[in-house]
Amino acid sequence: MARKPKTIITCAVTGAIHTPTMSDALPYTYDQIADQAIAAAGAGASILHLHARNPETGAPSINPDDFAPFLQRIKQATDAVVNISTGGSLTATIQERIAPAKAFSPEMCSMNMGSLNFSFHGLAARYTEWKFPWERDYVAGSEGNIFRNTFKDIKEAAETLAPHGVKFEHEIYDVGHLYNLKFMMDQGHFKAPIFLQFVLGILGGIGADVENLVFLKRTADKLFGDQYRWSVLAAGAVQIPLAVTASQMGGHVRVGLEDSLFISRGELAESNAQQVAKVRRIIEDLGHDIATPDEARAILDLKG
Ligand code: KMH
Ligand code: ZN
Repeated sequence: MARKPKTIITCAVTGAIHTPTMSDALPYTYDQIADQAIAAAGAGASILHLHARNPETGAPSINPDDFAPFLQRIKQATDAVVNISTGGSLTATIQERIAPAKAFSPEMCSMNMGSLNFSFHGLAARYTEWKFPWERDYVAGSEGNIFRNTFKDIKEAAETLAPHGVKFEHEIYDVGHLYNLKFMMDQGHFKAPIFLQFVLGILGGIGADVENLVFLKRTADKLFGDQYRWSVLAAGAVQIPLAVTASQMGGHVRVGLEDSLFISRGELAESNAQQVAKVRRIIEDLGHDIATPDEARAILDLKG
């Protein structure tokens, strides 16, 4: 039987939601982030979506100085596509958020396509003791956070990063974000082919189920025709089931401890690489080959 189109696995290594108390596997020192990213690439991730952390406390950081040490190691050890987050803080300005992408000019960076209540405060109730003092207020405080991505913010980020030739991972947390993107493409702020990351299951965004995924995909078909590529990340327990579903619908997938700390129901993942290996094994069993970094570059039309 003919093999199906290749599937790109992105691994989102640490993010800005989970905290050290929640899992010993969550990387936050420079070496932990580098080691886990390199292992994830070895397991089959061709794109590494990267946030930084304060190496002493594990708190999310958008300081370019906290990216440099692990970026250097990752670039030395792998050929994976580096994708730097521009959404690593719910309180910083857009200029502060894009500073790491400006500093390192990666092949890819995230671009969050609308404002939303963005909350993970529900996680706070699960823990009574915290490893670091900042964690409780950070998690509980997200109940009051708006993740601000106004049209002006998005335009400013797009204009500032355009000279870098970076490909955006457009984060789509709800169906309206597709219309935001279409509007901004029509205004000339983004060029086809675009890469959509459907984000399902963030409180404040669209819920994580197959019907919603089909709705997002149909809406993207209607708005962008064949001018887009797409991937799915689902937060929490449905991370791998929805990723596999996406792969069967012709999409790409994102896993990693940024999006879920688990490897199966109730069982914490040992590492990012373990999640990559699991999703890879299932997708390959179902007849898809995994894209190498250079194949991902070709599929997504990256600057290379
Ligand atoms: N944390 C994810 C839900 C970003 O880094 O810009 C979305 C994300 C955003 O990865
Ligand atoms: Zn991220």
